[in-house]
Amino acid sequence: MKLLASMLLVLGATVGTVTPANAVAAAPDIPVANVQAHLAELQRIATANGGNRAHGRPGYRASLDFVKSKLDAAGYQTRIHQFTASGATGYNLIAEWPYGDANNVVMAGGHLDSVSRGPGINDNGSGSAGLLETALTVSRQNLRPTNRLRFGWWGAEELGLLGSTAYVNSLTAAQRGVIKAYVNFDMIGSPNPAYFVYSASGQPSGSQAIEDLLERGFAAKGVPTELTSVGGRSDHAAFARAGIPVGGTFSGAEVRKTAAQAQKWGGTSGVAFDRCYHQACDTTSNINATSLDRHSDVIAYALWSLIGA
Ligand code: DPN
Ligand code: CA
Ligand code: ZN
Repeated sequence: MKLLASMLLVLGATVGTVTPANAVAAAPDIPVANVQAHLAELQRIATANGGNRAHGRPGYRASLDFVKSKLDAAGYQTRIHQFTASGATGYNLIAEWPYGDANNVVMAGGHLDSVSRGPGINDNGSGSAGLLETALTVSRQNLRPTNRLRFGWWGAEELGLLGSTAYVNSLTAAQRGVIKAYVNFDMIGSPNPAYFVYSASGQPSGSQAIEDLLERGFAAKGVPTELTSVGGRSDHAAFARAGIPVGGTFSGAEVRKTAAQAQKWGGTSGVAFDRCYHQACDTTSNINATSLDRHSDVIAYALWSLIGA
C-alpha cells in the first residue's frame, strides 16, 4: 500500500493519471509460445541472410519488415525512421497505438540489430520479440489506455546506440517533452538467466518509480530480482540524456553468475549469464524459455500500469 501510494505520487506527476491497482489486476499473461515463434522467424531471417541481422546487412531490413508487417496488421501506426551510420542506411521502427493522450506518451523499446558475428537471438531478438508480442496483445485486447503507447525497435545499437540516438536527436524539444517514460528491453532470454532491473541510481535519469514497478512485476510472479547498473550500455541512454525517466530489465550477458545468484535463480554458478553473447551461437538454442516468459510478462505488467490500461 505504501509502495502503491508512492508510485501514484511519482507517476501521477510524470505519466498523467495512472491507476496501478486496477492496471495490475488487468495485466495480461504474454503467451511465451508466440514470443518463441517471433524468435524462430528472426532466426530464419538471419539464416537466409548470411547468418546475421546486422546494421547495413539485408537481415536487418528483413527483420524490420517482419516486425512492421505484424504491427500494421494489428492496427498500429508505424513509421520507419531512417538514419545514416558507418556509410550505410539505418532504420528504426516506430509504432504507436493510436489511442490515449498524445501529450502523455509512454515509450518501450529495444534494439533489433544483431552483431555481424551471429543471428542475435538473445541479443536482442529476445527483447524485440517480447515487445512485439506485448504490442500484439494490446491490439488483441483492443485497449483504450489513458496515455499514449509508442514502441521503438532500434537499429545500429551494436555500433554504439546509433539508431536510438538518431531518433531522440530527430525530435523537437516539444516532442521530447511529451515522452514521460522510456523502458528498455535488451536481452531477456539469457540461457543462464538473471532477473535484473535497471537501478534508478545506476544511470542518469533513472526512474525510481519505474524501478519499483518492474520489481513489483517480478514479485507478482514470485521471482526475486537484483538491481544492476547498466549505465550507458543500451538504448535507454539517449532518452536519459534528454531527461526522460528511464528503466528496464535484463537477463544478463557476459558476466558470470555467482553462487548466491544460482541459489536464488537456479542455473549454473561460475558460468556467464549468456555464454554466446555476441557469438555465432546466439541462436534459438541460446534462449531460456522461462526467462523469456517472465521478462515478457513483466514488460506487459509495466506497460499496462504506465499507460493506465
Ligand atoms: N547493450 C547490450 C548489447 O547489445 O551488447 C548488452 C547489455 C544490455 C549490457 C543491457 C548491459 C545491459
Ligand atoms: Ca507468459
Ligand atoms: Zn543488445
